Amino acid sequence: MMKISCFLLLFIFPFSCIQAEDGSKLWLRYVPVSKEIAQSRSITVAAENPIAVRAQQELITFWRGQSIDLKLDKKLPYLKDGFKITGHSERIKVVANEPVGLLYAAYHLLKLQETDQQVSSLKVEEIPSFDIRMLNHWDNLDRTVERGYAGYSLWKWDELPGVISPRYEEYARANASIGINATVINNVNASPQILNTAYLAKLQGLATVFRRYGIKIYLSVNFSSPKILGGTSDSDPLNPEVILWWKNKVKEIYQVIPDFGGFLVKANSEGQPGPQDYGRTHAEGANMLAAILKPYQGFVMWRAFVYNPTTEDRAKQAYQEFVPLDGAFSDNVIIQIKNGPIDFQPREPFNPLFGALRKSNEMVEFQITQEYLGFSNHLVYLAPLFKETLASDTYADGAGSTVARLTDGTLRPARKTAIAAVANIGDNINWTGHHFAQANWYAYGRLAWNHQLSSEQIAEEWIAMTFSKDKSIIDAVKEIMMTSREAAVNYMMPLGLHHIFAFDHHYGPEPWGDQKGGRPDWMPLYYHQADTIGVGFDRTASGSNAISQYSPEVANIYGDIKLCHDQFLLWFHHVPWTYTMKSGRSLWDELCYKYDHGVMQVRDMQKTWDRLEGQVDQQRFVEVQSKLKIQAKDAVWWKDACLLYFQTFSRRPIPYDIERPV
Ligand code: GCW
Repeated sequence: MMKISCFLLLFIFPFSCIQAEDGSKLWLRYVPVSKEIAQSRSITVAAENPIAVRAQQELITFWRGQSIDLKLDKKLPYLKDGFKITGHSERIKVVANEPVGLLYAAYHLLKLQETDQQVSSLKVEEIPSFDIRMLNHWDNLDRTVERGYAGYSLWKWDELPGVISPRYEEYARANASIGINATVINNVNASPQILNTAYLAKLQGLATVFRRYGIKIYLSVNFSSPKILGGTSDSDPLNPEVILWWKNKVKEIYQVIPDFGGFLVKANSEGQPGPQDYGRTHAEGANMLAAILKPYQGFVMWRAFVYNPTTEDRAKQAYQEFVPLDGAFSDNVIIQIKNGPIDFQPREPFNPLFGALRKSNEMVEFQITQEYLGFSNHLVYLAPLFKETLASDTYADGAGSTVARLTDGTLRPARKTAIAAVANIGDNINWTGHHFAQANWYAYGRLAWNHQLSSEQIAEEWIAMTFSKDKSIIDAVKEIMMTSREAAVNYMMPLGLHHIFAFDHHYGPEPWGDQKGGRPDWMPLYYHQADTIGVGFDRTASGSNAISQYSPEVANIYGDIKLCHDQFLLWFHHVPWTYTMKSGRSLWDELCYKYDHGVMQVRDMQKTWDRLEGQVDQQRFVEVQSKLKIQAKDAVWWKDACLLYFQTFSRRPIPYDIERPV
C-alpha cells in the first residue's frame, strides 16, 4: 500500500518527491558526487577513529574537488578541536589534533564548495573561539518545549532507547557542521525524573548517536532531586546523605555515558529549588556538584538568572547575588549569564556581571528561540544581536574588555571556556518553525566557533547553502536579514523600552498590562514607568543606580542622558516627552517615528521577498511570504497599541506623516 501511494505520488508530483523543499535539509544540501568523480580522486584518513572515518565518508560522498588526506597529529594541542588545511590544485592536506577537528574540517571544505569559494590553493587554520559550544534545550519530558515554537520536542522519550529516530542523527550532523559540541537536552526548569535510571538508558541511546559527531550530552538538574527521587530528608548541599546520593547518581550516569559533560542548574530562580532553601549559597550548591563531577572531568554550568519581586531593580539583582560570591566557585563551575540583565529582550545592554566577576569562570547565554521576538512567526536574524553583546566593551580589564574576550579565555585564562544558547529546534519538518529561524541556529554555531565573523558573512554563507548561490538572490535575502533585527526593535521596543509584552506568553504588546495580584516585576508598567512627564526607567544615581554596576567608562556614558545612545535611552533614563533627541525631534515624536519606521522596514522586507518569487522554490517562498504577512500585521499592531497607550501619558499628537493607528 505504502509503495503504491509513493509510486503514484511520484507521478503526480515528480519534482517535489525528488527535491524536498520543505526546509528539512537545513543548510546541508550537498549532493552526492557521481561515480566518475569519486573514482577520479582519493580521500584518505590516517586514523582509525570513528569520527575521523565519518569525516572521510562525508568527503567521499559529497566532495567534488581534488584528493584529500586527513591526518591526526597529536602534537598540535594549540589547535584544540580546530584544524589546518593546506592544499593546491592536486591535493589537500587536513591536520587536526582531535578526531572531531577532521570532521569540522570536512564541513569547512564542503562549505567552501557549496558557497563557490576557491579551493585550489588553501591555507586555513581554524581554532574555535570557545571550547564548549552548547545548545540548551528547554524540552520537557512530556515533549512540550518551554518557549518552543517549532512543534514538540525532538526527543521521543516514550520510544527511546528502543527506537532511535533518524532525526537524532540529522540533528547531530547539523550541529557538528557548525561546530556545536555540547547539548543540554532538557529544560532548566528540570524534572527530577530525568535522573531516573529508566531515563538514563534513554539518554544513553541519544548519547551514542551524538558521540559519533563529537557532541557531549549535559543535563539540567533539579536541585531537589535527592529528596524527590532518592527519598533523602532534604536536598541540603552540605547534608552527607544528599552528597552521597549525588555521588551515586553521577557514578551511574558515567557508567552509561562515559563522556557525559555535566550539569546545568537553575537554582533559586523563578520558583526553582536551590541551596538557599537550606541557608546555603549558590557557591556551596554549585561546588558540591562540581566536586562530584570533577573526577570525571565534568562541569557545572550554574545560571545567574536570579531575581525576586523585591523593591530592588530586577536588572541589579543577579550582580548583587553573585559578585559577593566571586572567588568562591570551584574551577569546574562556569557561571552562565544571560546576555542582558533582564531577559532576552529585543535589545538589552550587556549584563553587568560580565567582567565584574573577576575570579569566576563566566559564559554567555543567548536565546535563539524567539520568546521575545515574535516566536516563529517573525523573521528576525539574530547574528547582529549576538554580536552586539559579544562586542560590548565592559572595560573591566581596561579598554577592549569585550564580553567576547572576557569569556573566550583571551583576557582571563580559564580551564575551559564556554558559550550557550537556548535552542529553537522542535519536531517541525523544517526544524525551527520559520525557515529563516534556521539561520539563527546556524549563526549561533558559527559565532560560537568564531565570534569575529561578521553577521553579513554568516548570512551570505547560510543563504548560499540554504536558498541559492545566485549573487542577486544572496544580496536580496541578506538585505532582509540584516534589516530584520533593527526592524523588530523599532516596531516592538525602540529607544531602550523593554518588557512591555503581553503577560506570560510574551507574543504581542501589552504595555498597559497590570495583572491584578501578579508579580509586579512581571508587569510592563514596572519597566516603562510612563507618566505625564515622560517615560523610561531611571537607572542612574537618581533612580535605581543600576549604572553603578558598570565600569566607570561605561557608566559615564549610559548614565549621562546626553551621551547615552538612543538605543538605551529609556533603559537608563526617565526622559521627558518634550526632551530634544539627537535627531532634533521631541522624544514623543521620535518614539512615533521609530515605531512607524519599524512597520515600514517590515513592508520593505516583504517587497524584497516578493520580488524573489520564481527564484526560490515555491513552497518555501509561499511559507516565508505568509509569515511575513503575519509579521507586518503584528508590526502595525505593536505600533498602534504602544503609541495609543503611551499617548494617554504624553498627551501629544501623533505626527501627521506617520501612518494613523487603525
Ligand atoms: O525567559 C524566561 C522565560 C522562562 C524561562 C526563564 C529562564 C525556562 O520566560 O520560560 O524558563 O526565562 O531562563 O529560566
